[in-house]
Amino acid sequence: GSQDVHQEVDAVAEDIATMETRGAATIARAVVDALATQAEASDAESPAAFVAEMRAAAQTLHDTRPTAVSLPNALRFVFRQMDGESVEQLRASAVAAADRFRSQLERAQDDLGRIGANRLRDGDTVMTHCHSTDALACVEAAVEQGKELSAIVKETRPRNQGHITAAALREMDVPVTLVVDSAARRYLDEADHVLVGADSIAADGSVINKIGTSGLAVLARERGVPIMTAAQTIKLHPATLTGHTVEIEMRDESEVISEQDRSDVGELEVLNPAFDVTPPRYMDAIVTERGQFPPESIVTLMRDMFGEGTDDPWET
Ligand code: RUB
Repeated sequence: GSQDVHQEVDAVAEDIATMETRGAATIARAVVDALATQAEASDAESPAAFVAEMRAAAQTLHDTRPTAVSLPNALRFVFRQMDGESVEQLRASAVAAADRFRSQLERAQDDLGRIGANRLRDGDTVMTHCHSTDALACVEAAVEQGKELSAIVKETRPRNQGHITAAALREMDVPVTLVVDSAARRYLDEADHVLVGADSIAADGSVINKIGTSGLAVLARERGVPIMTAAQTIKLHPATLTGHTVEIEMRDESEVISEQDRSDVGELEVLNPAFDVTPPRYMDAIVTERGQFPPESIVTLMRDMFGEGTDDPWET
């Protein structure tokens, strides 16, 4: 019944907020799955009640984390295709939209991987930051083409997503060297590429990704190492076309310092931004499923995709 569905949506939202479910593409898939569950299990008695429930679910999912635009883009995808005169029609169209979303996400990642792989040559070493399934898709496609790659993986404090990347690369038989974040410059000379993902891409070509990406990009430029972002078009942030900025999530200080250590140190402020902004001039390429773009020209793709603007269907 409705109560169980409600709890399931809440559980998905909680997993996103606590980062049990994380990464921009994975979050997008999870919210679409939750909307489909909501649609399937709803016992709403009128179309209006059904839509109201879907909106409430979307609002709960939306309010989990603010930076990855793939989340609201995924919600919009489902709402745009939800249509019908009856609860049954609405339900069927929402479930079908969720199915389409899942297959498009998968196809986009495969297509993007093949494009990104073209930038990687046999014998290359890539340096990674955080854990991005879009970035890993490029490595996987290159490996499938028979190229031998190795990786220098930054651990990515405070949450150590580098460990997830290391495990995924080992799964592909790619040799991995794990380094602390502050060792990036020391080992950049051994890297042929820096390869990162994105939570959002702004209209000016700025890349919003895990905190530390912008510093890494500046270092890569200083060492002359090319840096690319792998980001499917669901990461394009429509509101930046009209001058809005991307909100950077601030997370709890407990991720940075234990309560004990904090009280030992004495009075201090702890700041824990989860993401930062890499200006377009420090990024060599944005690789999407629609091709590779210099960051400055991503705006043409965005106008093409969001020319008619976007709405926030969950806002009532
Ligand atoms: C994850 C992160 C990833 C992007 C892209 O941050 O910054 O680089 O989300 O990932 P967090 P993907 O761990 O805080 O969610 O390519 O899988 O969408």
